[in-house]
Amino acid sequence: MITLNTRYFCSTIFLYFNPFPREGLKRLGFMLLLLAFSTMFFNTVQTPAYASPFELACDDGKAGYGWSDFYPSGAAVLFSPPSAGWRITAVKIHAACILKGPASLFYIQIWDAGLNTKYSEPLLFNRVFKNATLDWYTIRLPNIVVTGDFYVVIIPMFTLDGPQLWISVDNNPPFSNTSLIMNVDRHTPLFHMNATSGKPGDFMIRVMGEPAPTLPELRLASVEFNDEETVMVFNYPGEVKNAWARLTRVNGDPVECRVSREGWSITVRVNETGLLNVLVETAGGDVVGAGLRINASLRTRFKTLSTNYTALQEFSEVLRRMVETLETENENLRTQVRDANYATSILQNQVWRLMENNTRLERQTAELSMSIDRLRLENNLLLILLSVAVAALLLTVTVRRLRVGKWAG
Ligand SMILES: [Ca+2]
Repeated sequence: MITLNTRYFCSTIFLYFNPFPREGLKRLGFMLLLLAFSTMFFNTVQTPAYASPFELACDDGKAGYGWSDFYPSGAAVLFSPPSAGWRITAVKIHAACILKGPASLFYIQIWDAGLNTKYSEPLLFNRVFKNATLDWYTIRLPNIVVTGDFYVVIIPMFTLDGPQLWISVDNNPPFSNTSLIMNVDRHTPLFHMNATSGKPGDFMIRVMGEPAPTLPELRLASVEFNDEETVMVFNYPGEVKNAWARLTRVNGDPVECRVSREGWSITVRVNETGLLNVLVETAGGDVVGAGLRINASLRTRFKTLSTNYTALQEFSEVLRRMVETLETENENLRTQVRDANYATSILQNQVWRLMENNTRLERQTAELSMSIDRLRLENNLLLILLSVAVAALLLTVTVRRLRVGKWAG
């Protein structure tokens, strides 16, 4: 912060007191002009300008001094509109501009509370300002509709040999604490001109406008890169009458971009880096904008991602082939299992049949066993009968012999 503050003060001092260190008469002339302006800034008694119901102001209308700086410094004022939706119809700047050198541009931008660009317009100095005349200048804007707090940012694009825009600063208390010097390239505050800062003040920048219904946001839907260009698709969920886009190069030069529309989609093609501002005009004539920084690191990141993606794609291909192999193996195994199941089923049938046979054989064995027992019984009976018969026979024979002996005796 110390560096930034030093830079701010140095640049201010430089711009006021030492603009042309190497040029003789020109320097003297310019110094006199600057002194004249300083006098004007400090001595001119002005009637305070009061805000109309449709004018938002943070200054009290009395200019203390003029501020300017090289790109990428810009004068920013934060506005809190009285309604959520606000239609900006014009911006008023209290300033003096020294018109000299070739025609060149300064920028007027609208940022949202998150420091995102919603609108950016390059303007020719000589179309807006009268030469070396300190006054209020009104710049009409195409009905930009914003939601919530917003910043108006004026980028003076100071050069030593071109037009020089000096924006008035009200440096008398009370302070609104809403003015900042921004790095408009990085979208970061360089210096807060708060009451507690070493150099408090309110930039004399005002907004003309009126309450408006809040409109849908214009949103980035996709970004694609190829070798030639960056292709971005924005979506606006509403009827679009017109759409356009502009890129501000890193050096501050504006470039118109190619835009095509299809339904809610707005496609923008850019082949450079810088700050892109895309705008749509709604059916009701309001303008909604979106900003996007296209930088080299984004492209580098894309290339890294693209390389990673290619590597992943290759890996994915290897995995896919592995899955295919596994699937084939799985199918083979399934076939094998099916065959094995079939074989098992056959074997099981055979086992069932064998078990049935076995049961039948067991039954037959039991029957045979019973037959054997019966036969054994019968056999025993027969043996007994035979024994009895033999005994009877022997008895008969013996009896007969005994009778024969008696007779013979
Ligand atoms: Ca004041």
